[in-house]
Amino acid sequence: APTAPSPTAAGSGRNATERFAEKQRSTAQVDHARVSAIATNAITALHEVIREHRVTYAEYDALKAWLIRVGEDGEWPLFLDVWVEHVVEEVANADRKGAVGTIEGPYYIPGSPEFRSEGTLPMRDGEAGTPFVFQGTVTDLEGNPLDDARVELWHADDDGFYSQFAPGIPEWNLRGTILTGPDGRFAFTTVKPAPYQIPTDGSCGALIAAAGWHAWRPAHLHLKVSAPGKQLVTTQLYFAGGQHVEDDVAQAVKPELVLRPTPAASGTGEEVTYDFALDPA
Ligand code: MBD
Ligand code: FE
Repeated sequence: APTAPSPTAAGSGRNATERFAEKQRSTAQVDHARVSAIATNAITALHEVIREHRVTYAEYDALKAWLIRVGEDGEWPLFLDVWVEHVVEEVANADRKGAVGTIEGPYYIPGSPEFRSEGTLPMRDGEAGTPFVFQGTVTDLEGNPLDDARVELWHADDDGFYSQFAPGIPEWNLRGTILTGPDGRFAFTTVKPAPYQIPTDGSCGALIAAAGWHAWRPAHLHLKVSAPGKQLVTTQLYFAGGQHVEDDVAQAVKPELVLRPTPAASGTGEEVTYDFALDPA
């Protein structure tokens, strides 16, 4: 199996920070009243924490040093997506009727290689991991198949590393897009990902170690599914019985998102069918 050089927290963090800056356009118009209300509440909540725990100057200075280091490591995208994004997603998708969403995380890249109806994700010769077919149908809320739906899939490799964020992995490894035909069907051939560990050598890892938490997300597939006239859903899928499905550090697992793959009809690896119903735009 191929071996890649070990990623560093600062390496992954720098890439994630750069990708985020590229996607983030100029700031939207500022609603001063809303900024004031939210910022005041956030700052006041922090004051209450300081009072409740009688935070010392030593702890205040440790916080200051840590916050500076999060920026130096480029780990703001990682920190926010692990410990904050799940609540933003909960609020954003509260009224969705169709496919259940969850957080995007820091490692999405738009523009992955496209296939019609079925495809094998780009992967290395001898790519490690259990061969895996992930298939299904994209429909509207009434169950009618959607033509020209886009199913974007990206996931970590068998070492838990993402292409374009860890060194030595080909650019589009384990990233691809399927465009459906009139039957709404898609079928990806890939390998199962491994659980993901928050880098232990960076600021987020330092927080986890200092608090005595664990650093793990369960193995997961990331998806963005969309179609003309429909709402795009960003989600993840997990594997029943997998490590940390019950205690994801990013709190992004929901019962509807847990897959139960079966042995593949082909005789090698596993397969699973999962359908996406899209809400109207
Ligand atoms: C991941 O792979 C991820 O999906 C999230 C949400 C945070 C960190 C790493
Ligand atoms: Fe991920």
